[in-house]
Amino acid sequence: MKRRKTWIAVALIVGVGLSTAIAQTTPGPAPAATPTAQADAKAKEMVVAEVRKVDKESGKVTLKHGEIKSLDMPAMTMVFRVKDAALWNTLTEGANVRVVIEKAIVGYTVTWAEAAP
Ligand SMILES: [Cu+2]
Repeated sequence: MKRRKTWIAVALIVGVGLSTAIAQTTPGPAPAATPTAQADAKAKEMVVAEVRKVDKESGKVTLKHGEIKSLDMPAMTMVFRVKDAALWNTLTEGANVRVVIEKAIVGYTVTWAEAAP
């Protein structure tokens, strides 16, 4: 009897595993259109900043930024990594910008930048 219960348990586990695998491979509804970087950025906190220094070679920018509530960071001047080389078009020395800053494994990264209105 004990042996039989064990087999039922094994059968149940295999059954659950199979149905999970099937659920994962069954095509669901088509994914929504890939959001543009801009739409993506709008869902995140935009921070006003002034570009103090640009170091394209090391991929870093010094920003004097306003408070970043989502990162619990007060206004200050600090160095950020820049995610994408295209951002250098906006991150020019002296420019007033609005940026999205995200926490990286080490430090913080500017993932979006646009000219401040
Ligand atoms: Cu800061």
